[in-house]
Amino acid sequence: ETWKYAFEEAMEEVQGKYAQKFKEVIEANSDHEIQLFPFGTLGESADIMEQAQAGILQFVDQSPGFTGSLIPEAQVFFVPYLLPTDQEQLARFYKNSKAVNEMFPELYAEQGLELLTMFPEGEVAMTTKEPVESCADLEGVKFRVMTNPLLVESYKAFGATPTPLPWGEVYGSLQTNIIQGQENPTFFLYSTKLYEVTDYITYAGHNNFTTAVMANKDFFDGLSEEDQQLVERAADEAYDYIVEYQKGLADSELKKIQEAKPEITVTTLSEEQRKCFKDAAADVEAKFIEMTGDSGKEILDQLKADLQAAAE
Ligand code: 6CS
Repeated sequence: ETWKYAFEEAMEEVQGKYAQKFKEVIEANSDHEIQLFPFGTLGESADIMEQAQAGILQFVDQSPGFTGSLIPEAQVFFVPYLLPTDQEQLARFYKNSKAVNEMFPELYAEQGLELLTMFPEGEVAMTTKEPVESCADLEGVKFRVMTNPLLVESYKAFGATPTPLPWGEVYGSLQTNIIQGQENPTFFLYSTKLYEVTDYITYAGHNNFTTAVMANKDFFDGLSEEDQQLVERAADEAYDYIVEYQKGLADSELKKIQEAKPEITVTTLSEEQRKCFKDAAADVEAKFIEMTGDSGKEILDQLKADLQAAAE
């Protein structure tokens, strides 16, 4: 049988590397084949999600940045400064978290999805056309965010004018000045050449990019127990692989950006400069609870406990 798996990035980007490892494990241990569909081959992120829910695709990688519009609780990943930037702590967190591995699967199941894994893709940096040294510098800046309401609230609280857009429109909108800023992990700034259309890269430590891999639930439920176990094993092995693959990646890709564009300005904000971003976090957290009620609060509390456990 051939299984179709679509993701939001190119073949040689992080989601693509994960997908290739997943395919390798499945194909080495069964007669099944996996056909991979990188970004652009089947549409935008929202399109591949619809196809996975409809069962046209068996697997999909969609980050909570987009799933947040479907599953409001998934927006929890956009409460600023909730996630640490330490990649080892993050790796332990996603692997062992009760919120990620027990609570979220129930919410995804309600949308016809079997959540297989969530994994980190690195600290996000803001890239802009003008320097950002405090929230005040974001005033009047049309800042592109992924399409979920909490991320809009977050950039509003930072003082910017948030503009939700699908990924395919970001480069062109920066080029034509429809937007003047966006955020993404370092490897992606290099691979998609976003540095060509922005001049400042700013690290405020406010978030880590999270993504999620899932199967169509009816498809998964219909598999033999052996195949279900193989799918879970492939997801686990690909998880360990992608954590290892990303060690040192942000540093090496930042160097490549600086080589390609020596005039780019890279700034890591000081504690003092971060203050207004950190102050905004409490408001965004309150908005999250407003949007999601008890269910969101439960997930947020569990997630905090899981992060604490992963810190030790
Ligand atoms: O900003 C985005 O929309 C994209 N960023 C990453 C790192 N992966 C996929 C997503 O579509």
